[in-house]
Amino acid sequence: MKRPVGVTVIRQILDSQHMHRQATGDLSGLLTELIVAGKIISAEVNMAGLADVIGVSGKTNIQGEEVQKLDEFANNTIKRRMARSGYICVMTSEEDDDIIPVREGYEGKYSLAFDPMDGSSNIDVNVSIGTIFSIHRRVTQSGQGTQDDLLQPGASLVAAGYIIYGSSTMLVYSTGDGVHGFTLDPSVGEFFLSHPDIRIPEKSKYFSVNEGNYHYWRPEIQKFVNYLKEVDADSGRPYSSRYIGSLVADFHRNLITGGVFLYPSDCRNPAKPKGKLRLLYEAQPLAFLVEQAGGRALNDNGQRILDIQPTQLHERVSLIIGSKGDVDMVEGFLRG
Ligand code: AHM
Ligand code: MG
Repeated sequence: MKRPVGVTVIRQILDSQHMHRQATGDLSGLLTELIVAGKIISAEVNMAGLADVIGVSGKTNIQGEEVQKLDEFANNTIKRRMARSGYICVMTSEEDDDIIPVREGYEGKYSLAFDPMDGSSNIDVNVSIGTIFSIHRRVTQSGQGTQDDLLQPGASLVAAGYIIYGSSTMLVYSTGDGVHGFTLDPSVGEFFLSHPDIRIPEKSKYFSVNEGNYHYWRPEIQKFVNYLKEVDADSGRPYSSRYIGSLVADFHRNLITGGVFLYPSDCRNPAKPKGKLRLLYEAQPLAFLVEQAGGRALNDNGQRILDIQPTQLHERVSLIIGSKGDVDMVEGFLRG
């Protein structure tokens, strides 16, 4: 159903719930809880620069509570809200080494992986940051969830999305029927549909990569980036370079304007040959979104991200993601 701009996110979630006859409302409830967490984090992000100004930096804030780092705050907010939501059975977060159990008696039928504050090295310099999440149906039968509920390929995701804290706060998510973007109106505390049914442009003129790592990439990736910088008006080259260093922000820009983002594997550190980004709560959810929007996502062996079977919670993966035409081109270089 094509919905008009201005519809609230809750309306949209309930409408899609009603379109699925067998839906129990649990996924709607889960997304609603995550959205509340996102609004709380958004309010805190907006205050971040004021901590010093209002004289409460250090140990306590104006309510006498301990001031937390923003990434800790985001992590704790999501964990606390979700642990007794009743919708999930287990969680994993970039900030926690082990799986995060839910409160006993509140075990639900989904599992949740999240990066509470992606791009957190940018917090102090006022660059856009974000929360990324992905949701699977549990595979264990009942009770507390286990790692098995989290270590599932992206192809079986039920929903995924992110909240970007930028010049405005936006929620972008998919439950498998396209990608929809909502902008927070802070005056009423509500997300309104601003970007219905987002489609990533098929071909772009932008690439996003940390070129400082050029000498550590595999040769196929070096050749691809060299190719994009050559002058050839007929094929729209050279491409322009756009790199923020905040995955959510780089991805969001490319989703709207078209573009290809690369975080290739890096031969510098043999212990981390797969690149920097994490499979479960960075690559998988964004790959799910990009495919829903008509784009593609691969690792730098040419494997579809959504087909990778994770074996560890904090597994890393190389990532090539964006406009279909551009990712097709990278694939051509990977195949020689
Ligand atoms: P983080 O989750 O600790 O913030 O790290 C992930 C971030 C991504 O947001 C971004 O794409 C990448 O690290 C940037 O890495 P680099 O500084 O190596 O370019
Ligand atoms: Mg991250």
